Amino acid sequence: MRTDQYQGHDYYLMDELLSDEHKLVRDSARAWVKKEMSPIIEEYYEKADFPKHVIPGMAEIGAFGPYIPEEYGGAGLDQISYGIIMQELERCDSGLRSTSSVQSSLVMFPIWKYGSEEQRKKYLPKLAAGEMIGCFGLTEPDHGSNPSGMITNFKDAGDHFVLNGAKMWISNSPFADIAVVWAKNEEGRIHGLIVERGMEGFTTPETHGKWSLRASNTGELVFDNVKVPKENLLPGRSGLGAPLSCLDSARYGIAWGAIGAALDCYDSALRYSKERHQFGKPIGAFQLQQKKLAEMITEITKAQLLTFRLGQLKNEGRASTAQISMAKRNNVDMALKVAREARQIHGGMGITNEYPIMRHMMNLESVVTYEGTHDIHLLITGFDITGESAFK
Ligand code: TGC
Ligand code: FAD
Repeated sequence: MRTDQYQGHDYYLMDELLSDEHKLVRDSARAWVKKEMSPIIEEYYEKADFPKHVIPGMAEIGAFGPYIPEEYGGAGLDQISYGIIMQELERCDSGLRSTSSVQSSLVMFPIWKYGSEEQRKKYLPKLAAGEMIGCFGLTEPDHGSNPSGMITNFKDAGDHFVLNGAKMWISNSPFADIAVVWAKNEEGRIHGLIVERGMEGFTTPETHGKWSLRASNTGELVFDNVKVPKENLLPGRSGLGAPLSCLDSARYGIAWGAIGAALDCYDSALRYSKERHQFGKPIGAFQLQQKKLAEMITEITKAQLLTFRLGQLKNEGRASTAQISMAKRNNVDMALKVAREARQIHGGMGITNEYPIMRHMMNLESVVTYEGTHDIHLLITGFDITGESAFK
C-alpha cells in the first residue's frame, strides 16, 4: 500500500492569510484523511463503494454542515473553513468531498435556510453528527442543465401530498436516510420536500457502471404515489431560485475542493520527478518536465488566490452566483489539466493505482459536469457580463 506523503503547497504564502482556527481545521482534516482515508481509498474506488464506516469520523472533523450554527449541531465555522475542509477531503478523493458537500450544502443548507423550526430541530443535529445521511434530488432523466423543465410533481390530497416522478444521478441516494426533493405543485411552482426512506412507493435504485467518482454511491430517486406529510414541505422559499441558491453553496465548496485534487497530483508529480531517473538524471532536471511542473504550480496558485478572495466575499455575504460559477469552472478545469500533465510525468506508472493521478482525473470528469457543466458556467459568466441570456 502506498504511503500518503502529501505536503501542502503554498507558493504565495497564503498561510499568512489564515487564522489560527483555519489552520486547526486544516490540520485536523488533513491528519484524519491521512490516517483513515488514504489507506483505504484505492480499495473502495476499485470496488465502487463509499466507505460508510468513516461517516462518524467525518462528523468529528466538522465535514457535515461546518457553517451551520452550533445550536443546530453544526460547527459554526466560517466559509473559508468550509472551503478548507472541502479541499482536504478532495485532496484524497472527489467522492469523499461529494458526500460532505451534498450533506452540508444541499441537505443541511436548505433545511436551515428554508425549513421550519421543527424541521431544523428534527433533522439538523442528526445530519451534523452523521447519524442521518441526506441526498438532493434536482436532476431528472430529461432535465439536467435545465431543471426548470422538471416533471416530478406533487398534488394536495388533504392531510398529505402525493408525490410522483423520478430523479437521476443522485449522490448518496442508495443509502441516504432522507432526500431533499424538488418538485412542482399543481400550479407548476417548484418546492422542496423532505422524503424519508421507508415511505411507501419511494425507491432508490443504484446506478452501476461508472468509471468516475467510484468511491461515491450514485442512484435514482423514484416516487410512485408517495404520501408525503404536509409538514415535510420546506415552507421558506419556492421557485427555482431555492435549489439554485443551494447550488451556490455547493459550487463554492467544489471551487476549493478541486484545488485539493490538483495539489495532490502536483505533489505526486513533483516527488516523482525527483526520484525517477532517465538518461542519467532525475526527469525533473529536463526542461520539458520543469515546464509542466512550473505551469501546474502557477495555475494552482492563481486558483488559490481567486478562491481565497471568493471566501472573503462569501463570509461577507457578497459572493455572487456568477463569481462562484467562475471559480467552480476555472478550478475544475485547472485541476483536470494538472491531472493530465501529472499523469504524463509519471510515465506508465501514472495509469496505475500506485499513484492517485488517474483516479483524480476520472473523478474530475464528474466534477466538471455536476453542479452545472463547464458550458453552463461559461454561459452564467456570459449572461452576467453582457446582460444577454444565451441559455435558450
Ligand atoms: P433563471 O430564469 O435564470 O432563474 C430562475 C429563478 O431563480 C433565480 N436564480 C437564483 N436564485 C438564487 N440563487 C441563484 N444562484 C439563482 N440563479 C437564478 C432567478 O432570479 C429566477 O428567479 P425568479 O424569481 O425570477 O423566478 O433559470 P433558468 O431556467 O434560465 O436556468 C438558469 C441555469 C441554466 C443557470 C440554471 O438552471 C442552472 O444552473 N443549471 C444547471 C443545473 C445544475 O447545476 N444542476 C446541479 C444538480 S445538483 C448536483 O449536481 C449535485 S452533485 C453533488 C455532489 O456529488 O457533489
Ligand atoms: P445535459 O444537460 O444533457 O448536458 C449535455 C451537454 O449539453 C453538456 O455538455 C452541457 O454543457 C450541454 N448543454 C446543455 N444545455 C446547454 C446550453 N443551454 N448551451 C450550451 N450547452 C448546453 N444531480 C442532482 O440533482 N443531485 C445529485 O446529487 C447529483 N449528483 C451527481 C453525481 C454524478 C456522479 C453525476 C455525473 C451527476 C450528478 N448530478 C446530480 C447530476 C448533474 O448535476 C447533471 O449531470 C448535470 O447538471 C448535467 O446534466 P445532464 O447530465 O443531464 O447533461
